[in-house]
Amino acid sequence: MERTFLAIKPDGVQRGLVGEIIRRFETKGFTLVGLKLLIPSQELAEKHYAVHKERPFFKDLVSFITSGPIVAMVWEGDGVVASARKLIGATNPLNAEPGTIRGDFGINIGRNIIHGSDAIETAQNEISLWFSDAELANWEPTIKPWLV
Ligand code: 3AN
Repeated sequence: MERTFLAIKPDGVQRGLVGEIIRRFETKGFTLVGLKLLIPSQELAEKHYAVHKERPFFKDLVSFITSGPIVAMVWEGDGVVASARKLIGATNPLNAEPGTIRGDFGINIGRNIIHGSDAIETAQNEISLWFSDAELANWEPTIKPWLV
């Protein structure tokens, strides 16, 4: 079953959006299989954002994501990687459609509330970076026949 890694960034936590964001993925019909709140270490943040190492905003990105607690999550479901990106909205919240998380709650590209893996392979790498196997629950909601 397809899985994706999502992280509510420090701005989303500080602004009290954790419940609202989790609700959106739950009511869409995806299954939560991993969840923890943590302040990421510098090393973890640098690994997570390694692809952006050469970008001018890399230092800010790492210092922001390590600045306070984040909510790291793994969600499961058919097509969850691409669908979660749609629910999240465009990288720049000013361009994100209303109805998306960034479109509804953000205005600043450096404070865009939530991270979501951009492809299935990235998701697999990010999940194993942020979670151990023991931290992930393998389960299926019994309501599933009503969803699919
Ligand atoms: P997304 O999070 O939508 O996948 P990426 O992967 O292009 O976007 O960028 C990763 C993160 O880097 C974004 N979530 C955003 O916080 C930050 N970022 C991207 N572009 C910029 C920029 N031009 N200035 C500042 N921060 C940026």
